[in-house]
Amino acid sequence: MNATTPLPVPKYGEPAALAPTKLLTPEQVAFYHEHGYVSVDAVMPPEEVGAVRAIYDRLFNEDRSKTEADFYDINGAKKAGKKEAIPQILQPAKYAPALLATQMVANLKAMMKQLHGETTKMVGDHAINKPPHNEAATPWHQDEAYWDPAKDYSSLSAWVALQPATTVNGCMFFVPGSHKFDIVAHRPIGGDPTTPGLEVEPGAVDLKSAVACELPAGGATFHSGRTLHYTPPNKSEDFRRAYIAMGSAYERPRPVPRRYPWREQQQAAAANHPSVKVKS
Ligand SMILES: O=C(O)CCC(=O)C(=O)O
Repeated sequence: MNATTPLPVPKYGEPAALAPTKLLTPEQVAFYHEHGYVSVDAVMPPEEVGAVRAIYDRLFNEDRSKTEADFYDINGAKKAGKKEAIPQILQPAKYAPALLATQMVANLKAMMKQLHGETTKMVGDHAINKPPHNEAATPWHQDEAYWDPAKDYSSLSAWVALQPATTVNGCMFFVPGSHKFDIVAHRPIGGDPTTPGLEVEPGAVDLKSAVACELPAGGATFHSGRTLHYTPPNKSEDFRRAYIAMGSAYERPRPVPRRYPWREQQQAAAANHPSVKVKS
């Protein structure tokens, strides 16, 4: 296989290699269903955090050229020589299969089943590594706004902090109860359709009730595909590393398909400018 041959998509949905060592409490499961998110102090053994972090740093640094096909700046179109404000690698397990053999992933798979039912499978992963003083928030959005508007989803994400996550370096914020909202109006970040990221249309929702979820290293938040969330810029001296696992209990055609103008704008921009990539 040469460097340009696309790597196969990992078998995310296979049963975990290890038995879970941590599960959610009934109170945590109930909190998730009531509020659309939940915070968990530890989803992996403390000694695994360093090992996962070493894999993660390798993907963003030494292996940067290998991950190019799945490397994005959420905050803007990719341009040669331009430093990314919000660097993201889609499907990092493609480049580092060892991630899927971790106790972290075994625990996340079990916890996702607790939250969305026994049919829930891991369906993907991504990594967002905010550089020190990156000046860029990941703006408010619902993950489902990125997906096919012709489908209904029962989906969730687990966002794992690989160092303490704080309001200073960019922890997750959620709007409690927003998982019960429909998809609100979004637009490409800054109204620029060459940007792969989305943001809620300014003024479309009241964000006053938002809560910050600070985490220790190895902790995680879980949120549903509709829960409104955001992370502030990283104002610290270190990278803010997040590994994100996605899970799905089902996706199925909607009786009446919707349209997302923001997706159509990004797809049109990608068709006109081959260097523009649309996040999926
Ligand atoms: O880590 C971030 O900055 C944003 C994460 C996010 O939007 C997500 O996990 O869905």
